[in-house]
Amino acid sequence: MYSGRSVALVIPALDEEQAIGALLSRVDRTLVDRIVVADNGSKDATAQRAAEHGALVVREPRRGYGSACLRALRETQDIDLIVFMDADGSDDPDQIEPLLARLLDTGSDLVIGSRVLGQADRGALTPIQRYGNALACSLVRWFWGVEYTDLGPFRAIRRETLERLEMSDPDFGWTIEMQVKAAQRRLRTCELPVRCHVRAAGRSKVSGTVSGVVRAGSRILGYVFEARVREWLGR
Ligand SMILES: Nc1nc2c(ncn2[C@@H]2O[C@H](COP(=O)(O)OP(=O)(O)OP(=O)(O)O)[C@@H](O)[C@H]2O)c(=O)[nH]1
Ligand SMILES: [Mg+2]
Repeated sequence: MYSGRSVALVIPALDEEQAIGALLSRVDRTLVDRIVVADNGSKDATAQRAAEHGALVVREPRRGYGSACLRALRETQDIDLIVFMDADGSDDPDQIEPLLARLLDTGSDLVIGSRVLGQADRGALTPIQRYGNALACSLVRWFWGVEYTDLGPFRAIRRETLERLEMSDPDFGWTIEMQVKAAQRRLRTCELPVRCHVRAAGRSKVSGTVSGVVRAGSRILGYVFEARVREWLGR
């Protein structure tokens, strides 16, 4: 509970058995009422580790980051405030409370944890990741006039807002979709500087692999241009 509101933590996870236990043990359970870990096809003991640490584990057969988030959200229908966080230990559970405080204190609909404004450990953000984020954020500013500095996964949102956004991207377009839709609908958004660590253990699926970078990059930029074209076409 935070300020009389229920809180859920949503964590998409793929093959993160080495990181997820330590991460979950650092989550303040007086603050977070429900932890939902969405596992889509881990070949290791991610699900077991998460369950041992008190998470509700759901499985989603459709691959992809967004599919996992969508599946997890089905378990949060009764929750007021939702925080998204990665499973690899790169986000800091101590900052869940500051994210929620920023959301409520500013009366915002959505708060993005910005790794660019905050402190990223050496090597935690690759140059291509920084460049890609900056490019996507510039396009959003140019097309919709809203200032974001990052597309970081660590963020907090209100239930009503999430419902209005009708999220659908099944993959790495998930974070940009949320930000673009918030910008298009003129919602109140803000950022909070967050720390970002090098993943605690395990293998990278996105920024550390060529295929991950190409897939995420094309998905993100593709989403921005498609959203703009749809606006021009009036659909
Ligand atoms: N459920 C699910 N989770 C995924 C999928 N791909 C990645 N993830 C999770 O999404 C988060 C981000 O993936 P990472 O591999 O850490 O990507 P990254 O942060 O760009 O790369 P690192 O530098 O290795 O941290 C992690 O918690 C992954 O376990 C997927 O297809 N399904
Ligand atoms: Mg990571």
